[in-house]
Amino acid sequence: MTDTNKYCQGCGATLQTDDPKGKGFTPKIEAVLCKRCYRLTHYGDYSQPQTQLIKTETLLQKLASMDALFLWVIDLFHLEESMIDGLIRHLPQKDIIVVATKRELLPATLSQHKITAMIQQRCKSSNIVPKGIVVVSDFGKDGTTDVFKAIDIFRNNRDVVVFGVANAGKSTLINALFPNRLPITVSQFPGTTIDLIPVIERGYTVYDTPGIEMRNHLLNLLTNDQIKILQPKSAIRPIVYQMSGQQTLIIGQSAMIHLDIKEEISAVLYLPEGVDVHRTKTENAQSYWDKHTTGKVPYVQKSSELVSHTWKKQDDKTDIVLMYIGFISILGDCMIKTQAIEPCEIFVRKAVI
Ligand SMILES: Nc1nc2c(ncn2[C@@H]2O[C@H](COP(=O)(O)OP(=O)(O)OP(=O)(O)O)[C@@H](O)[C@H]2O)c(=O)[nH]1
Ligand SMILES: [Mg+2]
Repeated sequence: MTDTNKYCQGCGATLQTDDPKGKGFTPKIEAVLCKRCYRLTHYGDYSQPQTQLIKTETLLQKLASMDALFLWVIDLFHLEESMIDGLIRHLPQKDIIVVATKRELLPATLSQHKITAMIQQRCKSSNIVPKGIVVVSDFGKDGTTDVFKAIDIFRNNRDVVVFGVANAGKSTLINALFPNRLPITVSQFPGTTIDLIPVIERGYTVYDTPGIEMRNHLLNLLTNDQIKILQPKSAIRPIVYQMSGQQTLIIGQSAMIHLDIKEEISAVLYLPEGVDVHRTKTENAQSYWDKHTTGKVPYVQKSSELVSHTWKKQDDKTDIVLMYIGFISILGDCMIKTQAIEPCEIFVRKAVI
């Protein structure tokens, strides 16, 4: 039985009692949560069947048809991973406010001005001109007043749509904005929200939306324990290495970063606690990789070819970004060569901190 008027208040899927493997399954049609949300919320159990998510194109077309104020949620620790290909093409002429989450993961010394500048710069390179930028921190404990201020200024009698890539923190933000309702289901696994969830409060509707597909599939190949490690809950503690000569940083069983250093550099590692890092001379790196990296975090269970890349370091301070893992800031002159397993994507950018 399907009741098309009833949707799961945790994930937005239409509730049904027929197909235990389908979206929105509940043994009791009068329930407010589907079985998946119930088990996820009460037992942290994510073993319920994974269902087909809304396709990104379909979702963006649906959003494009809505006359609303759009809150684009981006994850500050995963800035590049939060970008959406062709966003401006999909949502032209929409009023967009950027809401940057997870600020507490970055160093407290990083100024608000610098954070805003780095978001503006990233938006500019995607041709997006946001109406405003709001930074929230610590699961919305800080910054929700500013989100409401931005909504009040730019809403113009329209509803509000909260969108962004999977895991950016959309549902957590909405729960922080409206703490007195039954919370929307949140989890460290991408794809928690399945369909639009209307939240009617303060005389207008705020829609939570399913996450837009991530830019690569690394997280889908990791064990649950590793996904937890890669979703830190408190500030990342940077680790600083002074390095010279030919040195290699080996990150779990995912990547080797070979640095051919002119004089001396410092490398600052912004990686979640629990990510295994080994530093060695480049001449010893391959043998360490072959003998000692099995099971080092992050690793994928399937064996995978190493993809090599040589990078031109353009600025004095450069970040080597390991997508969905973290980044390493390099200060000083060196050549950078990376080798990474296929789902671990690496690129180099001007340093953000
Ligand atoms: N450290 C930190 N983690 C956060 C914050 N906000 C959300 N998270 C974590 O980010 C992960 C994803 O949060 P969700 O709110 O489910 O993200 P979402 O964007 O709704 O994800 P989907 O529904 O899958 O698209 C969870 O592990 C949250 O605990 C924050 O402010 N700080
Ligand atoms: Mg969600």
